[in-house]
Amino acid sequence: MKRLSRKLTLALAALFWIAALLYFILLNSRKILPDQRNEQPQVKEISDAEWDDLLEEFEEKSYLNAHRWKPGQDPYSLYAFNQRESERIPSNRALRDTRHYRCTTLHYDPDLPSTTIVITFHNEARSTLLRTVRSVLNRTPVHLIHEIILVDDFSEDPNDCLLLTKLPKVKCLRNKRREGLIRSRVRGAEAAGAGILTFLDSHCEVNKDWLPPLLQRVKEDPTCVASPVIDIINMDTFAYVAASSDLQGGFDWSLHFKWEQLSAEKRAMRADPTEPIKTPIIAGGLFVIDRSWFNRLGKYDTAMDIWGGENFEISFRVWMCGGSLEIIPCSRVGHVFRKKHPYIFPEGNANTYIKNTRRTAEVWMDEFKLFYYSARPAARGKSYGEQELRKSLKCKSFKWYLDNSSGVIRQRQNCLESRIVKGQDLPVLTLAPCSITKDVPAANQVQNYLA
Ligand SMILES: [Mn+2]
Repeated sequence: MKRLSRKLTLALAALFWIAALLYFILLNSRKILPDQRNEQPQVKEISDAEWDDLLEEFEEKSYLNAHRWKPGQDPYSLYAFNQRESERIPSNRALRDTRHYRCTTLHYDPDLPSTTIVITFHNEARSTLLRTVRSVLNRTPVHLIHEIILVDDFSEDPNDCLLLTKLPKVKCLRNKRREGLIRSRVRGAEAAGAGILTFLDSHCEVNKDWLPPLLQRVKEDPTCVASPVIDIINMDTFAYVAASSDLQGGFDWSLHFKWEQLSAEKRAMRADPTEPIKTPIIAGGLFVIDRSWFNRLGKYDTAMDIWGGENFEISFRVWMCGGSLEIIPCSRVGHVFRKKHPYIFPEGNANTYIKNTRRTAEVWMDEFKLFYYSARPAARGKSYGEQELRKSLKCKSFKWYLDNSSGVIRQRQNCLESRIVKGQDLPVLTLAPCSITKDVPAANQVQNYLA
């Protein structure tokens, strides 16, 4: 018996040692794990059920109630759109799928890269800001959203932004003073963790499958900047209305953006309505861009203030420095279009717009800046920026841009005439009625750039 129990004790001791050894081996291998995790992006994603729970947990009512419209108030006074109506509409309302039916048959790569969505705002209505974020969370495949970065440009209530970080993937950055759209976007872009940036306005609603077609295009060609078709959210009723997908961006010489019908020629060439549309300029609020390409281009012109003009600057920059701009018809995002700005420009609306557009004209438009000054004489005498960046990027001329970005520039019904005057280096430019006879342009008019 004694022998047996001794054998048993020995066996148990041996077993104990083996167990202890195994325990230490396991412990050590666990210690390595966190490092490995750092090297590789986490693959595990939130399940649909967990995702729904996270969305449900957000206390939407108390978020909205804090700044609700009160009976007797003018519902337009704070935001220049109907605040009462916006609050009446649920944050997760159903939208009509406004795409061409052929879009639903398209397939996108299963391994599309994820994106950081940057949304900047200043005193945005909570209802529209929340609907922007929720529409993104509801209508985007989870794995394609790396994060949503809200950049609060010094709004009165920091909680407008901070409370939204309870929603999954949402982060909030707050400026210490008013910086304007451009510097806020750059701040968001610099904090982004994904290789692709998606800029959105703060009063939008994304529609079904809005993101994959944009990511697909930028993945295929990282120098391509992709925009959705921008549907209209009515500022009075908040009805979601489909916009025409036969439009491209355009502008006049005073650098005012406008939508232009595609030319008959361009429309005839479009056999497939799902094909991207090259555009000389983007509206500026919503687009997807490869982050390295954005950085290589020098991001935005951060000397620009508040709002306006930045869409010209980035559009000229992209085209002239080797990229292109496209509208992707199978991506639809609604936007509340307003008649005026709800916020104050510290230096005045017109002054800021002139300062920003003059910087654009001086840096990018070469001799064509004379057209700009002729259309906007008040811009003379304003300060503007350096041209260093453009030189270092070795970008093409503005003439090349006009010839190759498939755009037209219209100045109402007038053409710009250039006359060579003896003793002057630059031609003298004047606006005059177009003297076109049967497609034969008058020799002294800059005919190519008119409708
Ligand atoms: Mn907007």
